[in-house]
Amino acid sequence: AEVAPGAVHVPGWLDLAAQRRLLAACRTWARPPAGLRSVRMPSGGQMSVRTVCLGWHWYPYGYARTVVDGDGAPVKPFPAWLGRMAVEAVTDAYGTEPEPAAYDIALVNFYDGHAKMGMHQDADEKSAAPVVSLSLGDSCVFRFGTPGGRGRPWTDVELRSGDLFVFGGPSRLAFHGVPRTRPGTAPAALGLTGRLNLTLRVSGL
Ligand code: MD5
Ligand code: FE
Repeated sequence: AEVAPGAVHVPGWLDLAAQRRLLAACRTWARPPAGLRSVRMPSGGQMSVRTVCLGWHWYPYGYARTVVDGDGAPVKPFPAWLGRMAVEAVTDAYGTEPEPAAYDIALVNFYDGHAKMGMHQDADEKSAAPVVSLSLGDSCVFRFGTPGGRGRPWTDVELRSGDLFVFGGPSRLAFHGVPRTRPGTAPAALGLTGRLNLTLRVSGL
C-alpha cells in the first residue's frame, strides 16, 4: 500500500522463517564489542531505544566508524546479504529496480515496552536512495508526517512483525516517529519480547 508518494508499506514481506533468521543475526550483532547501546542526544538526553549499527555508527548527528557512546570499538561490517535484501525490498515495494546505489548502513533499533521515538527526519545520509525498514516482534504505531515539519498532518500506520516499509522519493525526508509499541503482540513462535526495527540505508559517504 502506498501511504504517500514513495512511501510503500508491504505487510508480511518476511515469512516466519525469514524473521527468525534475521532475529538470530540481530542477536549476534547486539553482542559486544560494538554491540547494542543507547545513544546520547546532543541535548544530553538518552534515547529510549537501544541501537546497534553495521557499516557506519550513527550518532546524533552524523556517522562514525567507531562507537561513540559505547565501548569505542570499530563498528561491525555491513554484510553483503543485507545489501541484497535491501535491493530486493525496493524492487518488490516499487515494482522497479532501484537506481544503482550500494546499501552500506544498517541501524538496528530495539524497543522495549516503554521505548518510543520522537518525530524526526533521517537526514544524515548524503544519498537520496530509499530507506528500507523491516520490523520484528511487537507491533507499533508508526507515525508518518510530511517533509515540512514535525506536526500534523500525519498518518498512523500499524507496523507488524515481518512488515517492510520503503521510504524514498518525495517521502525520503518526511518527519516520522514511533509514539508507542504494543507490548505482547509479537508472534509467539518468534521468541522476541519487544520490537526490533532494521533500517537499511545508503550513506553516500
Ligand atoms: C521504526 N525507525 O519503525 C522507524 C522506522 C529510525 C526510525 O525512524 O530512524 O531508526 S524507519 C522510518 C523512516 C525512515 C526514513 C524515512 C522515513 C521513515 N520517512 O520518510 O517517513 O523504528
Ligand atoms: Fe528515522
